[in-house]
Amino acid sequence: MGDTNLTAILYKQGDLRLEDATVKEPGPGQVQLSMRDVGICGSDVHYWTHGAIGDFIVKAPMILGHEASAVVTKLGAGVTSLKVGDRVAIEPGVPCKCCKFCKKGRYNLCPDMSFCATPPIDGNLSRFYCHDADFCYKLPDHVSNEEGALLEPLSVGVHACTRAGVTLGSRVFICGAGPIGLVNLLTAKAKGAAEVIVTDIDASRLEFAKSLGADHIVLVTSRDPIDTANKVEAILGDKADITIECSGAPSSIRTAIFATAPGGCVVLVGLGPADVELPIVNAAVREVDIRGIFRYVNCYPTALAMIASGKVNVKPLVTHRFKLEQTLEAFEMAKQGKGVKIMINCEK
Ligand code: NAD
Ligand code: 572
Ligand code: ZN
Repeated sequence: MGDTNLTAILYKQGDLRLEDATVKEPGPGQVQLSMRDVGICGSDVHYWTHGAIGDFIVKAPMILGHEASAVVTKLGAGVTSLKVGDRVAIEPGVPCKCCKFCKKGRYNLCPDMSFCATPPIDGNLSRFYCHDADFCYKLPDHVSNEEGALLEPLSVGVHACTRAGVTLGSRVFICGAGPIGLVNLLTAKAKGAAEVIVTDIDASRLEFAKSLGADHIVLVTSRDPIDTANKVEAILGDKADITIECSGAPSSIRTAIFATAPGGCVVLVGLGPADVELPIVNAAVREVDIRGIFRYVNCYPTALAMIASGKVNVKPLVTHRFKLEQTLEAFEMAKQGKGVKIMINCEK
């Protein structure tokens, strides 16, 4: 293609193009990166197919990609934490570092967050990309570039399981066996959950969850949330201590509440319709806490330690691999819901 910086640019809904873009120089505190592996996230596919997620609308061409690893090629002024040649995982959201949320360590809630591939901020599905050095994490030699890219979804699992209070002996119910349900499964098991039960409407996704270590799987066949909650309770012998909802389907969120024990916690990870009718009084009178999560905060170091120590094996999540030149094929496959994690390799 004769390119120097082949880049996957979403011009508008349904219009994803590979083009040669300019190679940028790193600003102060930034590094220039030669991209390695970039995973396709459901949000990348959604921006491509729908042109928007909620209020985030693609109004100008935007580079996709936010689950990424890379090699440092240049240091911007003042960077001392990394050197040229370091392999890194990229935490895609860079907050303002000054607001009250940043100052109290909850930088994921920063209103001025710049998050890759969330309009109007460009992502990193390209050959070269610049990012703040303090949001790049050096990978040990034995952690692969694909594992580095998978730190991103794994961090969602780390944050959700932390907010849920998963601990030794927890009995955990995970709704939805997509990539996000699966990273929650892996994290919950690594944190010592005694039993993890997973639901989905897709039998092949449940088989995948089983192969990753789910203790029980339940195929959701009824739209009645109490039916499914009863099945979960029958298998566990009791209601779950913790439920992590990773589908966003309204009926599944209702199931999550009914299936959680008094005094337990439901964490909402999946984001579907903005307004959902819930059995909120049922949750209130049984002191079932309902918590949300917004991406992750301070989770990359933990996710990296989990992988580097061998406590978590994310490698089986990668089911398909493409080169950057094959981006459109990769997105077509992702749109069809085939496989679990589709990885794009950006090396020439
Ligand atoms: P996905 O679409 O691949 O997975 C969702 C799974 O839920 C699918 O396997 C689907 O078959 C299953 N499902 C659908 N209806 C169901 C039902 N009634 N009961 C049980 N399972 C059902 O998506 P993903 O990439 O795994 O992401 C999951 C959700 O997490 C999405 O809504 C995404 O937007 C959200 N997400 C939220 C955050 C956050 O910060 N809160 C971060 C990342 C992803
Ligand atoms: O990896 C981060 C991520 N976050 C997702 C989805 C996929 N991947 N979220 C769901 C959509 N929201 S949002 O608030 N938004 C578009 C900014 O609706 C962010 C979190
Ligand atoms: Zn994502």
